[in-house]
Amino acid sequence: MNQFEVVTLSEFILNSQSQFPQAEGDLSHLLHHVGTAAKIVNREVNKAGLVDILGEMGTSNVQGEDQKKLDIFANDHFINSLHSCGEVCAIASEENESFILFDDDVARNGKYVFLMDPLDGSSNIDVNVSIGTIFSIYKRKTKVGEKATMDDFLQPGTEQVAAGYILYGSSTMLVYTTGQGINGFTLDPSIGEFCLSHKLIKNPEDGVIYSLNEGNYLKFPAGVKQYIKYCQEKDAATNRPYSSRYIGSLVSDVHRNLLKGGIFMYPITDSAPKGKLRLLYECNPIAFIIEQAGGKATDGNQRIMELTPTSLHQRTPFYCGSTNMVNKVEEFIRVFG
Ligand code: P6P
Repeated sequence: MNQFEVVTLSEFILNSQSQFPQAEGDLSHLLHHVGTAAKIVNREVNKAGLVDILGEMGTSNVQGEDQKKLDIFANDHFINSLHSCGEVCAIASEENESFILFDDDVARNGKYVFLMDPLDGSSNIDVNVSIGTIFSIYKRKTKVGEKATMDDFLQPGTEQVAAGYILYGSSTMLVYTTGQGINGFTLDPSIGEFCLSHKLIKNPEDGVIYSLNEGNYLKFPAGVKQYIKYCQEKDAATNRPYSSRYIGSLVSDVHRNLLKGGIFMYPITDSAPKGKLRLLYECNPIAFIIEQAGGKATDGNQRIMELTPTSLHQRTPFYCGSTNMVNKVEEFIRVFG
């Protein structure tokens, strides 16, 4: 690719598909629709401060979290856009208690199920801090033409056929994988296209950034407390003390550490005894991305993508990023609990 060549998301998806002679274009068609929906959500996120789309809906989601107007806009838009593409037979969303079944003649034949956190970090929306959409795609287990069931969603992360996120930040990026590495596309508003900007991203195996909500320090397991102290100790040979960086928006924290190296942690706490982040539509897609870039994602003990889900909104402790840093915190957890 020469320095002047612009590869759009659509071209990239089609070029990637051509590497799989047996591919019929269904996943390509689905990913194209994700890109289109992302551009429309981006338009609303970018003008949120100017129109009456900020603030609370006055409702709460299944998690008991206040729903922001943009949460609902993003959720509704992704659902409608993916329903119309005909490749998805059902969707699970952080904003909805159960999955949304598409039971019309076209969508019932969709080969895939789609899981998403439509607008993660929404508590940051009203203060103009970057937020993100996270998505995960599986081949359905039920037969094409039949109604989707919960079994289609309760698959381990290793079964994902694609996963990614959209980061609505200083620029808007879409980062995704179909298992052949991860690539990042930056939205060029002047042409309305996501353009390849970060080819085959590699996560450094070491880093000097640790990310977690240290306000929960007193509630962390002993091993995590010991690891935080390890990060803060002076040791020139291992580039410590590390820097603490935490935005409180998962996609933003993960994306920074993916590119620069670093570790993101959301351990168990008293108020979140199973962790806060959701396995199916936050941790599994992020884990797929991180592993495809050469990093590691666990629950402090087990590989995230090998956890067998038992419910749509189940939570898990989450440690992800540079492999050597995740290994180190796991070592402290093994020793100190
Ligand atoms: P805390 C946002 O609400 C979110 O789900 C993630 O985006 C983020 O990483 C985490 O919660 C922040 O949680 O408890 O540190 O505010």
